[in-house]
This record gives sequence, structure tokens and C-alpha cells, in this order.
Amino acid sequence: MGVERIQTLAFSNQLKELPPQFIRPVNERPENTKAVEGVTVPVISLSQPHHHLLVREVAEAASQWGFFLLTNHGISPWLFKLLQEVGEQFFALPQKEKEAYANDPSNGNFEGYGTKMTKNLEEKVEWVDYFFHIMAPSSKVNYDKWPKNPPSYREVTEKYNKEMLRLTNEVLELLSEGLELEKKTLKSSLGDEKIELEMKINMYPPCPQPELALGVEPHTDMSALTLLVSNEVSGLQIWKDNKWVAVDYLQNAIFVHIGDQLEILSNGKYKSVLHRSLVNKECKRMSWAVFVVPPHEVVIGPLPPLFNDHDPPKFSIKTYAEYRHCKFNKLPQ
Ligand SMILES: O=C(O)CCC(=O)C(=O)O
Repeated sequence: MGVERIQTLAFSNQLKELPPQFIRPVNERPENTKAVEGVTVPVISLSQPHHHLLVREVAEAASQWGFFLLTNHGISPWLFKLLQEVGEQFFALPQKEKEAYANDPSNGNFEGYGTKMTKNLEEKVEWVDYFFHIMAPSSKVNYDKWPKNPPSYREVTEKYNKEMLRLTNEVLELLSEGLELEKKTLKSSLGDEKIELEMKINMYPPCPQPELALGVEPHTDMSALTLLVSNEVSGLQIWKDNKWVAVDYLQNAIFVHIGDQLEILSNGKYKSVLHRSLVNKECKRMSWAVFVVPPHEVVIGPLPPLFNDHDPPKFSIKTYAEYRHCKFNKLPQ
């Protein structure tokens, strides 16, 4: 039997109530875990002329929030528009055409069109379909897994990939300097030119009872960094000081999440941000997350300059493949 897609379910005429597998336990429901209002998340402009101030802003945001919005990053608004158009066009294709790209994570085939079926302890599922594929390095890319329709998908995504590689370098340099390390340290610890970029397009259709459901449940990313943009519909929330904080949409800004691998390398000086996404009754939300990850064989542990007898290593050392295995299977790290 095929996987039931959220998009199909959402647009089937009679859906007035949320099917039970999407209704979160009472203590997880958005209606009972409302985000605090009026909190301003850090917004950092890459055109800040004083380099030392830029380094400080990035380091403070990464250590206090594990999250910031990046503006004046040099990516053309036109490219965001094209990226969003090709993603929307893919999800608007007839279901049969999308199913030709269906992935199968249970058999290790992560790339392609998917709906998360791995259930959590409460056997609840998320209100989201997605498309996932590797974008870099070119030696790891399998274009057969990328959408062939719309025909410009590949050209647009390759352009975006170039920009993501440039930004990854720039942000990793700033984060290295923020730890008083040589600029190239974090990048080289993550595999240098072998660093992988993964694209995940999330499609959250309108949901009949958004107060009871979650688009993506609370998690930290196992990546080093995640660089995310969304359409104009807000929905991302981040965990700060024991509360959910809603992140408002900011046009052309990139949402930067610190992930687990940077928390480990920095020995906890940078925080991997816990986040979730909510869904919407009227509007479809889409987001484009680029995960910056080390290749599987790279060994990640706290960097020696960042621990000593008084501040011992807080994390174990393991390959990214081992880390990923433990995280997927909810095993202790
Ligand atoms: O859509 C979002 O804003 C968050 C997506 C996310 O956290 C994920 O795909 O892991």
C-alpha cells in the first residue's frame, strides 16, 4: 500500500477534523504550549562594516539562542523567488508524477519525495510532506533523484547551492573567530570541501485544526548548521529560556540554526537550537532547509582548544555516521 500524503489528505473535500494520528498529546498541542509574544530574535546584517562587531554578534546569537536571522547576505531576492517557484511547481504536480520520486527511508533511500512515517513514542505523525536531496559536493549528487519537472528545477537549485556554499564558508569563519579559533578551523573540522549540503523542501498544507497538530515536532538538527528560508507564512518557533518563541517571517532573511555538530565541536559554547513548526488553517506554508553536514566518516568531538581540566569535554567523540545512527534510533549519544 502506498504512503498517504498529507497534501492529498488536506485537499480531500470532506476533511473537517484532524484524523487521530495527527492529534498531539495534550501537553504538546500548540493551544497548550503557546509561544511568548513580543520577543525579538537576533537579526544580523552581514554588511556590518566593523568585523569584530559582526563576529561578536554572531557568537552571542549562537551561544545564547543557537539561532539568528541573516540579512544583507548577498543573495538576490530574485533567486529566492525562483527557488520558491520551482518548489511550489513540483508540489503542484499530479500526485502520480510526484510518487515517481517516492523515497523509502526504512530501506536507507532518504532522497526523494516523502512523508515522515517513523512514529514517535506516542505514534503521532507530522503534518508535512517533503522533498529531500543532496546538493553538494557534486561527487555525491544524484540528479536522477532531483525533480525533472519543472524543467528549471536543476538550474535554479544549482545556483542556490553556490550561494549556500559561499554563505556556509562565511558563517563558519565568523563562528570560528567567535571561539577565538583560526578562521578555517570549523570548516576543516567538518570535512572542508567534502562538507555536504542537503536540501529539504517542506510543504505544510492547510490544516483543519492547527491548534492540535504540529508541522515538525520539537527537535534539534543533527547538522552543523541549517540555513532556512520560507514562504511568507510564519510557523517556526524556537525554544529559549524555557519558552517557545515565534519567529516572524522576514522577507529575504535567512534563518540560521546552529545544529548538534557545532554544539559538539564548540564543547557546548554554541547551542543547538530546539525548534518546531506550526501549521495554519488557511494558508499553505513551505520552507527550504539546507542542512550543512560533515561526510559520514568525519570524526566529531569537542575541539581541544575549547576544553581543559576546569572545563572538561561535554560530548563523546564519534563519526558523523555513528552520531546519525544514534539520533535516528533515539539511542544515547
Ligand atoms: O519549516 C520550518 O520552519 C522548520 C523545518 C525543520 O525544522 C526541519 O525540516 O527539520
